[in-house]
Amino acid sequence: MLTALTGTYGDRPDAVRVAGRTASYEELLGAARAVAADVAGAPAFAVTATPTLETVAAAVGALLAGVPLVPLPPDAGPAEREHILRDSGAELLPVDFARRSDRTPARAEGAAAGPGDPALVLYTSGTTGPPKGVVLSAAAIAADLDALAEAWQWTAEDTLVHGLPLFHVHGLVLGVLGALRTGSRLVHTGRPTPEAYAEAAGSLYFGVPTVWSRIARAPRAAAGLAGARLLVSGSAALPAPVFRDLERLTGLRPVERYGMTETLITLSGRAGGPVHPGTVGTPLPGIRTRIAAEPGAEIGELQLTGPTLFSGYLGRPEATAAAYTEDGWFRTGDIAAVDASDGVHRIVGRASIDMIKSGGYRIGAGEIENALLDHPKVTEAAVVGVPDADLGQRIVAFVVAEGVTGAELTDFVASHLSVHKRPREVRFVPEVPRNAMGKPQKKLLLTGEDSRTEKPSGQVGPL
Ligand code: MLC
Ligand code: AMP
Repeated sequence: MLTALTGTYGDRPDAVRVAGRTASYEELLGAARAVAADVAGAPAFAVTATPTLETVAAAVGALLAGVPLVPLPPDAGPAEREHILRDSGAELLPVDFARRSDRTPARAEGAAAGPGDPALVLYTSGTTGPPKGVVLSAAAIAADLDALAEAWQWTAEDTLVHGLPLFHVHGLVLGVLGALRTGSRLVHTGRPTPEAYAEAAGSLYFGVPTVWSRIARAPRAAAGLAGARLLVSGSAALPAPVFRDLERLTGLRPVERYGMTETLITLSGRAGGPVHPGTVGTPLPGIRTRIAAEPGAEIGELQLTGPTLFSGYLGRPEATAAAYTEDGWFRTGDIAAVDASDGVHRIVGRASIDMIKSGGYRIGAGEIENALLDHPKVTEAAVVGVPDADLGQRIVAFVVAEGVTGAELTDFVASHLSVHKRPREVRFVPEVPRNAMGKPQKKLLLTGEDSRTEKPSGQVGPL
């Protein structure tokens, strides 16, 4: 990455554009060195991960100093911020892009990161409890980005465009570190609107399905993407009608790839290769997959091994161990099938109803339920994801409560956790149906509603 920053393209004035501000690699390196000097020797540091040059400088500074970065969602409320800062032990660092240093600090050089050392700690939801810190090493990130560069023929000739949040794998690892490692120009649009994507005139575009479906509904903007080389979708299933609309409007067949915070991107279609709607391609170099299916069944849990996997959940050895099978394969919790003829994978659904994907964000039902139960008027809460044409799934909260409105509860979650974790709908019920063990029977709450998510090729999920 440093070679790309300071080598051939060091003085490209618009190497990195974020929400309208541009910087050359040399300017970025100067700001990153100043960050590295500030954090050298710390166990970790956090930044409020707004879509800005400051966040990009923080990510590069973390790598220079060998100190892991904890990117905080900028819309996180006090409960979520406190949890992340307390759990990670990271101190919040203000970053000023105008502050530059012309050399990597000696202390940071002395402590230079080994490739296996942690580079990022990304907080992500499980089915229950607060988010866990996923520790990612520089080596895992490098292995993933090199595999993706090969799969997508991604080079310094590209201009990558996206407008994704900079506190998750998609926007930060692929969308920032990927651009820097390949040396491609980066345009972060600030917000991922169809118009901003069209204006950026890139060669390579990243989006979550919600972004692609909004572009497919904006034909004029979509036509502006026709000059691109490759459109890539990920973080949730791309509906087949959106795939077809994009192909009709841009002349390009979008490539879908699959990944998780814990594994980085592991499966993808290839640039120039066959692309079928509803499929996520084949394993990237170095990745092995298997389907843990019942005898005679073709679908089952997708399990993985490879060099891109995380180092563990921060401070949670038991949760880390539970994420693996006895023979050392990572359990994704996703249900998949593999085409025996060409090895192409399809993601069919999620094993757990409590893991929701809304707008490409992974949201654990338990975390939202706990937040709702913190409200003094709420006595019971059960949260589910229901199919949504725009968001893939939308969060619906079933609550037992008196003397409070749905809007008040939505605001309560938005302000305590993150805005993007707020329920889009609150339904008041007299009770939450439970089984003999007291476990909520969420499927009963959805009776009368099609609780299945339409998947690209007609399968259903979550199972
Ligand atoms: C509404 N708003 C409220 C509110 N109700 N604010 C506070 N309280 C309330 N009650 C306001 C917000 O402030 C914001 O205002 C506006 O509503 C929009 O909110 P939103 O929820 O952010 O918008 P939405 O349209 O739903 O977002 C769609 C989206 C977003 C696609 C832009 O979902 C998104 O960025 N998704 C990307 C997720 C992602 O990157 N996932 C990758 C995970 S990694 P204002 O003023 O700000 O407009 C991964 C691995 C892999 O999965 O494989 O990639
Ligand atoms: P996260 O940890 O936020 O990265 O979310 C990971 C989850 O996103 C995976 O376990 C899948 O459920 C989902 N996901 C990512 N990419 C895809 C895809 N292309 N198709 C379907 N689901 C996906």
